[in-house]
Amino acid sequence: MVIKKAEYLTGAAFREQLPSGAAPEIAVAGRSNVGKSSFINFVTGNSKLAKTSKEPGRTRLINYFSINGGEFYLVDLPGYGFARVSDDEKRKWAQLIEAYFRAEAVKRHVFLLIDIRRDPTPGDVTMINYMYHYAIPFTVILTKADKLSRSQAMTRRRATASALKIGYDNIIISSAHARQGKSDILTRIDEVLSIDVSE
Ligand SMILES: Nc1nc2c(ncn2[C@@H]2O[C@H](COP(=O)(O)OP(=O)(O)OP(=O)(O)O)[C@@H](O)[C@H]2O)c(=O)[nH]1
Ligand SMILES: [Mg+2]
Repeated sequence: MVIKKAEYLTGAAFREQLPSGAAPEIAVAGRSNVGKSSFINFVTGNSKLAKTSKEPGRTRLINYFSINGGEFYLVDLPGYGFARVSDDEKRKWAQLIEAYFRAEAVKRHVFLLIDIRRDPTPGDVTMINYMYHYAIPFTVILTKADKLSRSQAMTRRRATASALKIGYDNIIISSAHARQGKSDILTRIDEVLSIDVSE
């Protein structure tokens, strides 16, 4: 995969605003502040595409980015697990995520981002349960690998695999700051896009 072009398409706050699924979608999910927007900028090679470093928990939109003129969409999902969020906001988050997973799409895959230094949170487990429920395949991306040594990173990868009961090959180690893991991510995007989901 070579990403030649990446552009902001739209942001959706309600089910009615979700674009009709014209292209395969790779959604980027994870707790607030895990590095979702930084990941999108890193992968697309465009540091200004998705807004980063804003106050955690503020993005309540599903933001769509069109890659290579509609070859596929990268979808920045609103983060979860931010402490200062009202029950009403949590409900809205769940409604929007469920609407997203239920909406029509050519194909859907989730990159679930987890901070490499942390164990999966209850929010991560909830997200994984959504994906099993809606039969959406996913890959775990361990972010901020620059914070650990290479051997520590491998240990964290094993710990994450056993905590989530998934295989190592479904976990990619990455760092937006150190620009690490990009070729693995682009290879995974190729694999995801090439899987035939027609019946
Ligand atoms: N050390 C390190 N910090 C990172 C990396 N990626 C992101 N960050 C930092 O983590 C913070 C949050 O990054 P964002 O990309 O805005 O995180 P997000 O998941 O989009 O956050 P929300 O939109 O609030 O859910 C920022 O201070 C980033 O600079 C990384 O690879 N290494
Ligand atoms: Mg963000």
